[in-house]
Amino acid sequence: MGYEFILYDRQPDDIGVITINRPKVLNALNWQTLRELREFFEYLLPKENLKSLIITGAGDRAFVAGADILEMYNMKDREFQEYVDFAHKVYELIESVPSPCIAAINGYALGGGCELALSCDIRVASEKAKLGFPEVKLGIFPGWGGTQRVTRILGLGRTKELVFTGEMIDANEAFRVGLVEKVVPHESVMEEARRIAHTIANRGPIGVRLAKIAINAGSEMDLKKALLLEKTLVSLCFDSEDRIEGMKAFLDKREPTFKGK
Ligand code: CO8
Repeated sequence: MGYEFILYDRQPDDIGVITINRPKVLNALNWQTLRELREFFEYLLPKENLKSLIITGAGDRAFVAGADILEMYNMKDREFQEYVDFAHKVYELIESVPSPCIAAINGYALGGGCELALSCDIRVASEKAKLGFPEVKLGIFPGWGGTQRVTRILGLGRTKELVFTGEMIDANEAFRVGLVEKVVPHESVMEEARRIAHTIANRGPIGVRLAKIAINAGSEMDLKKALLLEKTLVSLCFDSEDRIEGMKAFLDKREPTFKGK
């Protein structure tokens, strides 16, 4: 499938970059963009075997300014429900792929755009970025996982303030409350995302992938079950060649060469 609204670039070190490419509408997500994202994450990504993936927005102004409002306005009831359902599946897919995903937030991350960033594992924001959930201004509310993923990060009160007011916050405030992990100068956002991606790419891939499962799945369980999951998954690492290589490299005082086996 050729892509119309996303760009995919495979870079050295098994790092991929996905760019949402609708800059004229601040990279708003329409059906077709969601379909392309699903196609990429479900069918292409598993073949690419990436160690890390960066998601960003085209142009200089926006990561993603939300769902495409014009398209939503013209939807019929049933279509709207399918659209919501489809977006949920895409975001859950992004959240669960083995490669760690980094959102390089290079501007507005609003509504469905902020929800997309929250489906990623790590968020790096430009100091010019603005984040928020303006949906209540449109007579709806964040329905692509926003009310749930944000609550798990910010807690109830702050989530309600953001969601009920629809007000945007700037990158520094987003950092202060834990919505993004880093704030960097605007021109450095991709560089910082790549730096993190490269660092991850040089770590033991099995350890990173299993840690992602342990953290994501464990965060939805009670502590006892989550610890059991952790024990089980970390034992899988012990059987890997990478574990032997990583420990041997430490003892030999050299950098490890991981094979993902
Ligand atoms: N959808 C469609 N077009 C958009 C969107 C969008 N989300 N955001 C911006 N655009 C378009 C504008 O219409 C404009 O197009 P044109 O040049 O043809 O007029 C172009 O992008 C540039 O935007 P502006 O001229 O508005 O630029 P400004 O710098 O003046 O403002 C803003 C930038 C503040 C980002 C402003 O564009 C804005 O408020 N955009 C809408 C943001 C928003 O409301 N996002 C949430 C959308 S709803 C959503 O994401 C719901 C997800 C879950 C839905 C399912 C459950 C209900």
